[in-house]
Amino acid sequence: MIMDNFDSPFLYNRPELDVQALKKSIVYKLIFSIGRSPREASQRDWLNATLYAVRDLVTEGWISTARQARADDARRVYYLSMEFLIGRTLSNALIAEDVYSLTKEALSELNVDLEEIIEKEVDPGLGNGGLGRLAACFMDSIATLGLPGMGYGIRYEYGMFRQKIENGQQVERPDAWLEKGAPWEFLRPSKRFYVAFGGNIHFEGKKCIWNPQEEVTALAYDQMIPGYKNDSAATLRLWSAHGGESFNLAEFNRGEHLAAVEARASSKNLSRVLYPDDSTWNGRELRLRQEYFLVSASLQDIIRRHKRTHNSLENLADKVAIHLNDTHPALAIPELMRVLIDEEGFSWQKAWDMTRRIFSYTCHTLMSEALETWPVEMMAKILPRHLQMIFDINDHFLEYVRTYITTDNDFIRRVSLIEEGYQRKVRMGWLSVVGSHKINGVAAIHSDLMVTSTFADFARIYPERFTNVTNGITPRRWLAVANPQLATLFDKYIGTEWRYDLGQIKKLETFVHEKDFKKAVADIKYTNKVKLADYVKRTLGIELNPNALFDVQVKRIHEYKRQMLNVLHIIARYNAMLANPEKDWQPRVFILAGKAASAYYAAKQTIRLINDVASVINNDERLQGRLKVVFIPNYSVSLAQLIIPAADISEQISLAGTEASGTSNMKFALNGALTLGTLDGANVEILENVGEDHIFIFGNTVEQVEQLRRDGYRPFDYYQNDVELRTVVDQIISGQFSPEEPQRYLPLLQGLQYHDYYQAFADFRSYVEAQNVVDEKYKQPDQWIESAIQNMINMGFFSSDRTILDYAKNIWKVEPIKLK
Ligand code: 26V
Repeated sequence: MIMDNFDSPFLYNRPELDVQALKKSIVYKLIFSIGRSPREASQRDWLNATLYAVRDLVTEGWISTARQARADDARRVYYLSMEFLIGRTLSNALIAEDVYSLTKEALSELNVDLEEIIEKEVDPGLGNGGLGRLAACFMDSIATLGLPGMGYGIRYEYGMFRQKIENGQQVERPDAWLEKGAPWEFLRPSKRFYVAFGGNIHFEGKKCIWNPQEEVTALAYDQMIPGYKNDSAATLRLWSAHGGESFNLAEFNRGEHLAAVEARASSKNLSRVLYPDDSTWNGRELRLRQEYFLVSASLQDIIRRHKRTHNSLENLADKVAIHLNDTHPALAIPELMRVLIDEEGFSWQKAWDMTRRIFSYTCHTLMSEALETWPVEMMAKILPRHLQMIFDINDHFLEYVRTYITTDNDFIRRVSLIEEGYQRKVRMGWLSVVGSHKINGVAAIHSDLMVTSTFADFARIYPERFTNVTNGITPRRWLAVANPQLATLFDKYIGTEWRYDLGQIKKLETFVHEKDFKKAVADIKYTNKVKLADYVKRTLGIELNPNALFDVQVKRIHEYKRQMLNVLHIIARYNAMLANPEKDWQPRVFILAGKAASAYYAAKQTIRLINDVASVINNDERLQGRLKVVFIPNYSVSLAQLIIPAADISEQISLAGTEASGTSNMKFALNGALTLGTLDGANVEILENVGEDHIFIFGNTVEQVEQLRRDGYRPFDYYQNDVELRTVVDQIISGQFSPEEPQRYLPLLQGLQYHDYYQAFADFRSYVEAQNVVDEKYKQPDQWIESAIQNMINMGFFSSDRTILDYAKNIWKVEPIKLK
């Protein structure tokens, strides 16, 4: 409190920055924070020194943002997520602080190349894919809009595994991202909380008492998320598990010191590693512990902050909104109930009313196998009090259903938070719906499907709770940082406002037919393609022709995303080219990237097949370099920033009704790639925004997919009736791409022939035809570039600023901090 009076006079006031001041600051950091002289400094030392210097620029705004939010006693939102894929920080911060060219100049006077050191920064892989990257875009928008919000996550010691390709196959390597130091983060030694696990519960009258068995320490590390040119920054607080003060209470009490120390080692494991599987649900105990670790530490922190200004929790629901990024942090619901009732003495009903006002939940999937459920037995062992609380919530909820909705037993069984059966399970999705006041899907079609499929029963019980908030991406990272030349071109034509108000980009419409503008856009695309081609040459030794059409599919490898459909077409095209080599074929480069969960056989085989096909095609001289296939290893945020600006075609080819939204589709379009996609996820809204002349839509609709399923889909019929498809399938099965092991792809391909759950065969013909239309259009460069521009300028809707404003207004009810 007293410190507040001292804050401003003592703060490092951002000086009038010039090249000399910045240079001095970087050298100062190099010497005094890193302990190196300029003469012996490595590239990494310079990177870290620059990061420290730039971090200072962000810090003051960060502190004053926090102070202002406190002074305003603003209602705040807390975004709980097991994943944040924030990407590299340096270039983003330089752009946010508007010191990119200044820094470049300062460093060049020190004989250091800014672009080179930018590439040296580690890219923390604290997420699996779309869900984690979305959380990072949201933090960027929260910071830029100056909203009183904070993110909470886990500081995994090992992030998403590094993918290597050996003999065409994925090999996983640990991602020890912290080993090189994390100069951007602040350790908060005073912010430590104890998270309890296990033990047992008993009742004293009506009061439930939990005697936990072990305790783990949660230590806070803060990442500043700079707002775009607004002297403000948001906080992402990541928890690290610490064995320091952790011991097994029961054993300690029995004097078994050694065993207690052993427990300390295993509790350290809590934040050791990110679960790298976003495809199948396996109820691993460590994952359950991680989820509770995030929830417990974050709620303690939130409550501590609230009490600092309010002394009581009476008005908690007026001042706090908590958002659940998927069900992963859903234990926050019973945890808040536990704190309110057991620790704060609230009545059950009052606690429940508050809880439901506080929480909101986003569902990010339609895949039933990705829905979290925990065995009751496991939860009883790890979180006995929470299990009891969930039973109570369930009783209360089912009572409501019976009284006001229906007494139909089948319905009751379906909506129960507990799945009955051989092994009883807690349904985390159901818990999240029952404990939240708003539940949203992430694209219009997804939100519609949610209420007719996954949550149909709940939409009947609580129709007013379900809503849609279409995803978005931050134009800062995905245009300004990833495609600086294009960003500068836009600045020149329409000013810089698009950077925080992407709707402005529509102003470029005036120039759609202007020759110079079109040429500039086309030249930038070409430059980006050259840059990517250089990377591919350098890292994979494959030569790419930047005049070829770059056709790109980058995302996690999943059957529903249908990388196999892409491969089937590539082979069909290869065959067609060999059959008719004289034809004026449009040169093409197919680029794929993405990680497969390590136990996901079909996904791993798909990667191997892509690489096998690539080595046959890339070495076939009859093609005269007109067809190339590359699989770029270790897809990550930083690689996305290199690959996406170089794309001509964005492959978004999931089976209709399976991809909740997709967000790379938006990044590609913003960078002037044309979408080749199905009517799935946000593709549908991209179509609405860019217009049908500027997008290639193919494949069955959700209705047709469902019809086909009802009628009994027979992939073998498609195989038999389509010669081109049959030839391709037979080639793979017969080992044409794996002569040293002809049977290699038999199981994968038989899976398609006889099951093909994601109906790749059904969409094959329509996909091939759409690909031919793509070729025709690309042969008319003028038309193509106009369509590319139409894609860019119609992406205003897909800014995460719009998404976050929607959440802020309609779900969280928070307003921007009035920054002074
Ligand atoms: C699921 C699981 C289940 C097993 C344990 C680890 C784990 C980690 C993550 C997930 C989440 C899968 C859901 C997901 O990532 N959904 C994606 O969310 C994007 C942002 O809304 C959306 O664009 C993608 O379409 C959707 O697939």
